[in-house]
Amino acid sequence: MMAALPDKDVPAATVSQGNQPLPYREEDGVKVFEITAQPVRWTFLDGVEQVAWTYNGMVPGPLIRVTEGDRVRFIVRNDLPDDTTIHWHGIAVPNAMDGVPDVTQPPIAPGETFVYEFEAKPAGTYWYHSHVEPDIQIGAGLHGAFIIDPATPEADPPDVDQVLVLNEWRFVNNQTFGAMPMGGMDPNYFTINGKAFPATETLKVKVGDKVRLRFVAVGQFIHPMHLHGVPFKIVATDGHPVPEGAQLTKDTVSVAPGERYDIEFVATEPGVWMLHCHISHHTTNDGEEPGGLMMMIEVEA
Ligand SMILES: [Cu+2]
Repeated sequence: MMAALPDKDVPAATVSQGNQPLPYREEDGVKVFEITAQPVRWTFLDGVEQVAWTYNGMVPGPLIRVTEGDRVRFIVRNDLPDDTTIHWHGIAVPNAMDGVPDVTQPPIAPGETFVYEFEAKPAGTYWYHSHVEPDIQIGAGLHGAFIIDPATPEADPPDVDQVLVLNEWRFVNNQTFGAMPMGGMDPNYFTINGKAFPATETLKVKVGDKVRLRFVAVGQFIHPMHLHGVPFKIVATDGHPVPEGAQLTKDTVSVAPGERYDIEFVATEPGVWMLHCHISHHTTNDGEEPGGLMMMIEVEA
């Protein structure tokens, strides 16, 4: 059995929602972001507050959103009790910026800082995550979404554009362990944007809205995400647009570890529609239904 994450003197998170836009400053035409890897106690749902290893104290880490061609710099500080790095999953970075410890850089030791800099490309839905002990660190919270908008704005942008980060957790006796597909280490909590149902956000949209959902599976399990009410089209896979004639119309899309799927639909039917993983174990909280990977989409007439 792997050890639990250390829980001594870990402060409570000071924010309650993850995936918040990461602010930046401009220096000589470069967008400069600051990221600190740090442990916090995160509230996954009422009564379930557990240690997570986070970027900037939130689960998932802050949303990075820039435009294709932007020069971006990330000043990454490690306040974890363990080495770490950041890998920019799917983004075309120079080799030295790829974040693989002992291959492209030395790991960032506790208390140290490393600076990543590259041109943001190509446009699409990407993510960033630790590449040190990934079986523990990524699932424990060291992950976030990274959206690169096209340099030429979209002709018909969606009315609602939402990132949905899917992850699994293993909490036993108030301690956080790595959740992984091996004997005895199965997850018992499942989250969308760092919250387990009923704490997941309800997405509010209006009849006629074009809705884009960007799924990012950051853990080690596949999640067949099923939308009630209307079918959707898969418009991008792993950040790359799907040509219109090749877009599948589906009601369930399986998002495997590391993958991104951007789906779109027009909300034509008023009501409260469920979006959930179709592996029923994944819609439980420590064995109790309902929970986990479920959320509501409220379509207003
Ligand atoms: Cu699932």
